[in-house]
Amino acid sequence: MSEKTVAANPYPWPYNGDLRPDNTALIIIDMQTDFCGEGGYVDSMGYDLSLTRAPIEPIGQVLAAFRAGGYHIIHTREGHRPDLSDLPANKRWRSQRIGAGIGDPGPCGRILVRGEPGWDIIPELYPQEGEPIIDKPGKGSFCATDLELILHTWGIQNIVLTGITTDVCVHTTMREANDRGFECLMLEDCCGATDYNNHLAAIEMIKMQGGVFGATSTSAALLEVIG
Ligand code: C5J
Repeated sequence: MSEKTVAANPYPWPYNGDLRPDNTALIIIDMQTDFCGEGGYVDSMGYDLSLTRAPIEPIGQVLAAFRAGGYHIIHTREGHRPDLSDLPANKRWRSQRIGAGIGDPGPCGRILVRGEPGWDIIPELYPQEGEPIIDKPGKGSFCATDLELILHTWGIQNIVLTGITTDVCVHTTMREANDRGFECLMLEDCCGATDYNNHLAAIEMIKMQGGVFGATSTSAALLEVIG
C-alpha cells in the first residue's frame, strides 16, 4: 500500500496513511438555511450569520474535489417531524426561551421542522444523486439514524468532517464517530460556530491528548493531497 496523508494537527492524517476514495467519506453537517440563512433558526436567535456562512465556499471546494475523485459523500440535516413527536420538551422549551421556538412559525417556515424551507440544505451545497442525506433529530449524526450502518456497508474507515456548528453538531458527531473507531479529520475553515471563540476552543479540544477525537486540518491541505 502506498501511504497518503494530509498535513494535520496533532499528527499527519490518517494515522495509518490508508487514504483512499473507497474507505473515506466526507460528511457535511447541517448546512441548512436554519443554521446559516436569513430568517432561519440561528438568525432568529440573533447570532452573526457571517460566522456560520464562512464555511460555505471552502466546503464547496472540498465537495467538488470529493465528487471528482469518486469519494463517498454524506449530508446531514437536523430537524423534527411535523407532529413534533421526536422533539424533546426541554429542547423546545429552551429554544422558545431564546425567541426561536423549534416547531414555531418563522420567516422560513416552522423552525427546524422537516419539509419546511428553512430546514433544507442551502442550494450552494445541495446533495446530488447518490449522496445520502441523514435526517437527525439531535446534535450527533449517529443518534436515532442509520449513519453507522451506511458507513459500515460502504467499508468506511476515515471520515472528513465539515459543516456547522463546530462546537455542537460537528463536535458531537466527531466524538460519536471516534468512539465507534472511525479515524476523523475536522477541517477548520470548513466549519463555523455561532461564537468565534467557541469555534476556536472546539478545534483546540480535538488536539488534546495526542488527538483525543482525531485531528484537524484545512481545506487547502486536504486539497493538496486529494485535489
Ligand atoms: C445547533 C447544529 N447548534 N447544527 N445545531 O443547534 O450545530
